[in-house]
Amino acid sequence: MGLIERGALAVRDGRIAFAGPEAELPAAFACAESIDCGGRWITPGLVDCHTHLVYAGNRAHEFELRLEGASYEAIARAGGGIVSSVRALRAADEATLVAESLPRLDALIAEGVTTVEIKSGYGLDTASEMKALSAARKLGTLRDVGIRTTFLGAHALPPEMNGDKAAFIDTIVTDMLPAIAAKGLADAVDGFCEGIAFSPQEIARVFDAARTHGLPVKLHADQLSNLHGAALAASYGALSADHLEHTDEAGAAAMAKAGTVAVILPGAFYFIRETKKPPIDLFRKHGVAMAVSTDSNPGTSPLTSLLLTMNMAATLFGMTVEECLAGVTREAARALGLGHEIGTLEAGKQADFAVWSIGRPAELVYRIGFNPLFARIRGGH
Ligand code: DI6
Ligand code: FE
Repeated sequence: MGLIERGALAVRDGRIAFAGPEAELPAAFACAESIDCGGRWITPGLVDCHTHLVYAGNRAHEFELRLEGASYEAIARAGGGIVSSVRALRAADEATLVAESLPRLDALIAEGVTTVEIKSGYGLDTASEMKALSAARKLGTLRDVGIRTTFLGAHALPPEMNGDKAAFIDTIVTDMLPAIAAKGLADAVDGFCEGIAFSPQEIARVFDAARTHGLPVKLHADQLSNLHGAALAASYGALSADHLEHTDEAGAAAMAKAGTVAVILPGAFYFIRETKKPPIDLFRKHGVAMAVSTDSNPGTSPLTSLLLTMNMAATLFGMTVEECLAGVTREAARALGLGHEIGTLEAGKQADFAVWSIGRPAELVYRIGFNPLFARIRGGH
């Protein structure tokens, strides 16, 4: 973990100017304003690199149906699922979306999160997707937090397409993506590659279009079945492939070769009572970097605690404390293409960090439902 005991951190103009043992702090900082953290631990500001935070309403009723025995896929096929969140988002104006999403963002921030990725995908027409992305950007002006937006047009087939997936992909490629790229509303492009969503061939068309707009890609891959989404993402040099419960060894090897980060999402696994675990051992064996994220969304992971997410990654998947902590900092930053800017405490990076009232780093992963945050600093503030 690169732990430094009796450490010091110096900040100038919103950037880390020094990070290391206090004994090595350059004399130039002697006259700077100094804050004694009282022996607490400092980590990089946490990064939640996979969320669907902007949505309207919730799906508590579907949760009740699932408790009565209905499956996530059965609810989706019966017109519930993602499509019910699409109806709600289309009916909400941007201000309502912002107001409903802000408490979720605040819950993340309260646990030391300084950067959040937010996906669209509940609009599924050009105007509604743009409304969602613009609501996400707006959240970043209301709070001191970094927001990265991802266009997830290929999330589900909207009802007005009458089952015509090819025509919907046409719309994404010729209408939605150009409009979103022209307004600079997305930092990346994502898709849902799954039997209940889109095939690898359909996703490839979206990725080809993303490439022409110069946007990096990510993929919801191999969550419910193995359509070789991880390998597909890797073949496009994706920043990340996410979920990955059903990924095989060839997929893991391809990700390692491409430098594609594996984003592990235990919240969805837990909430839909999935039994197939992501192949953590294969990711370790092949040296695939692993991030950990909430997947905060109304259908499969109504989770807004990155601390609890780390506990789930450790308890459910056997990830180590070091893997969990790197997964919400260094590797999460890389999954957003921001590894050069945030995610570690190094001179030159943005001064985003969290100060914790804990005796050892493992406490951040070990506790369930307890928040030891002492202070959160973003850009030096
Ligand atoms: N995979 C998920 O787990 C979420 N989206 C996706 O592509 C589910 C989103 C939802 O059910 O609303
Ligand atoms: Fe997701």
